[in-house]
Amino acid sequence: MDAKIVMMRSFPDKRGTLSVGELGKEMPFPVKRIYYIYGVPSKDIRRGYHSHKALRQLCLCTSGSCTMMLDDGKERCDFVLDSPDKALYIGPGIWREMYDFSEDAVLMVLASEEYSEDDYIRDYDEFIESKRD
Ligand code: T46
Repeated sequence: MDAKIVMMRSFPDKRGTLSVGELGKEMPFPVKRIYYIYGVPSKDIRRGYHSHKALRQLCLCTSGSCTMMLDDGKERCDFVLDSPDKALYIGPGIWREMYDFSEDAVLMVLASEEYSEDDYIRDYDEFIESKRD
């Protein structure tokens, strides 16, 4: 599966912690877009239910926690994002669902491309079909 946990470089001291991601080191692609999801009203809410054709993303919870379920058509893996220095890289062609958001969760996503609805596959059968091509 083209997905992995990336640990940001962190500098803790008595004033707190500074974490950094730099292009070519922790950041695997130049960032063209940033968005964040927060205020998810209940642990029962599930978001996502799509894959991307070309988009690469790096996701992390700057506050609180959530879980991301990834599916590449062969296997499914759950990744718990519960620390601001722990990011999840997701390559293209992976179905994702996000769930189990804590009340204080802020899921920040750094994206390799601008927003395009054409890059989404929002139907699971179509996603599985796309993996056969
Ligand atoms: C993803 C997961 C992790 C925009 O107008 N611009 C944007 O850049 C984005 C990301 C969304 N939107 C609009 C489109 C929808 O009307 O925001 C609304 C909610 O988007 P969506 O239902 O796709 O949100 P999620 O949480 O299901 O998925 C999002 C991202 O869309 C997706 O790329 O990988 O978070």
